[in-house]
Amino acid sequence: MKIYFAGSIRGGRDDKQIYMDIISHLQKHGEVLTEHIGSASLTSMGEGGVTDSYIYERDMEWLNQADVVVAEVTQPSLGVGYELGWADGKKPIICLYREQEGKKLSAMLTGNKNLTVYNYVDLEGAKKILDEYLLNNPVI
Ligand code: 6K6
Repeated sequence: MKIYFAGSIRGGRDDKQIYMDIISHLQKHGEVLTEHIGSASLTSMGEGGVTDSYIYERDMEWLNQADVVVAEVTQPSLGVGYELGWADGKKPIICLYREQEGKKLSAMLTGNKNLTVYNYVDLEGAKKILDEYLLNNPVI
């Protein structure tokens, strides 16, 4: 199973550790095409040496190849929103969201029946959600 994990980069890197932990767990289920999303060295300014066009073309190719899209959507990100919009209706999508005081997830996600948005509290909760979804909804 090829998994496209989406998480904020230029939208902010506050959640990079949880991305890394979720990616490690997803690797028990299949190949995570975007394992760099959890990298501690990937800052919101990106890395040198690779153009934005290269990133876009490469990521869209991976998204096209993916059997399932898993997005951590707590930190708002234009790129993640774009990826979800593109994948909508084409790929199974699981969104993971940590509820936060005074904030609400976009209605464009919570109101979309094609997406499954799961609220979670901690890593253990996220792992349980992913295990249940991926075991009960075999995607390949
Ligand atoms: C440069 C060289 C290597 O990595 C970089 C940095 N940029 C990105 N690398 C990989 N994926 C990216 C990069 N920028 C955006 N994306 C894609 O958009 C990822 O798949 C993320 O899910 C999403 C993040 O979007 P922003 O808007 O938060 O950056």
